[in-house]
Amino acid sequence: MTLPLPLLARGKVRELYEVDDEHLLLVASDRLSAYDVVLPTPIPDKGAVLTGLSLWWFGQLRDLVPDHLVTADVAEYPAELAPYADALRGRSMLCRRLVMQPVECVARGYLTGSGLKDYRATGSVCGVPLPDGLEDGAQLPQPIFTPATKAEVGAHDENVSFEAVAGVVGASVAEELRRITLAVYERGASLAADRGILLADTKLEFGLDPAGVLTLGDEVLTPDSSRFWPASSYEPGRAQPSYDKQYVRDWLVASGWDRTAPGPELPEDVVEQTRGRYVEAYERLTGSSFEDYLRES
Ligand code: PZK
Repeated sequence: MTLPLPLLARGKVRELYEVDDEHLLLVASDRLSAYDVVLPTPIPDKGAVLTGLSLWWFGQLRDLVPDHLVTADVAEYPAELAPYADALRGRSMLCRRLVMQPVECVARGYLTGSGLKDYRATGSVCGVPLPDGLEDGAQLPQPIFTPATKAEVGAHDENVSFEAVAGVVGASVAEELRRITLAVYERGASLAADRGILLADTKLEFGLDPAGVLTLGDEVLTPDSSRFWPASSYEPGRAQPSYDKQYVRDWLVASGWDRTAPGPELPEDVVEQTRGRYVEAYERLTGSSFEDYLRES
């Protein structure tokens, strides 16, 4: 999708366009990345599922933190975007432009990924000491704030201490980021757990609005910004199956792919099963029909 707007940023699977001085357009594609490689085969409706989930979560979180959403109704977008309404419907959000804080705000309730790696090396994650003997997938005694700084393109974000964040944004903003991130995680994890989904961790991005108010940006509590695990198969001591990507990962491993770009095309059944998992995550979490979301957007 290419719009007649300046492209501000391009992530692996989404784009951010400049609309005017105050507004941006966040567009989620159907691309999927696995083992850090964007696959050539799209997952139909993935961008709409992630956008629909973000929109729903913004509503669930509104009493905790203001967010950057202006509207996802393409009829309310600036007139210059009218020719692209069909391409943008359901998978884009018009947002307020913020001054982003240069820190990835991560909360973890379970230990895996880079948190597990750091724990095994140091016994701590981002300076937070943890009990001995935790295994992959272990639930933490309480959720922890594990911020990271954005790495150069291609590299992974670097976990940093709370003190390092305070050094960059100041102690009071750092404390606010930690407090809000943990509150969002706890709301998300509690709601997801009620619906049979474990929220292992999540990454949030915040910015300051023109009045200096700390505001939640980006996408929130989606399978691309979070680890969702099916509660039914949770078993600490091994890598947990991913709610959304497990079919893809299993197929990629069995294919013998060496994890270098470009990845292989996915077979139709893997695409369909994976689409089904995204739709199921949307419907389980929101309690609403994804078909309805598409029809109403
Ligand atoms: C902003 N990103 C990350 C997201 C990408 C990159 N409301 C905002 N105001 C100013 N900047 C941002 C946002 C938001 N959201 C977010 N980078 C800048 C990002 C999506 C696609 F390529």
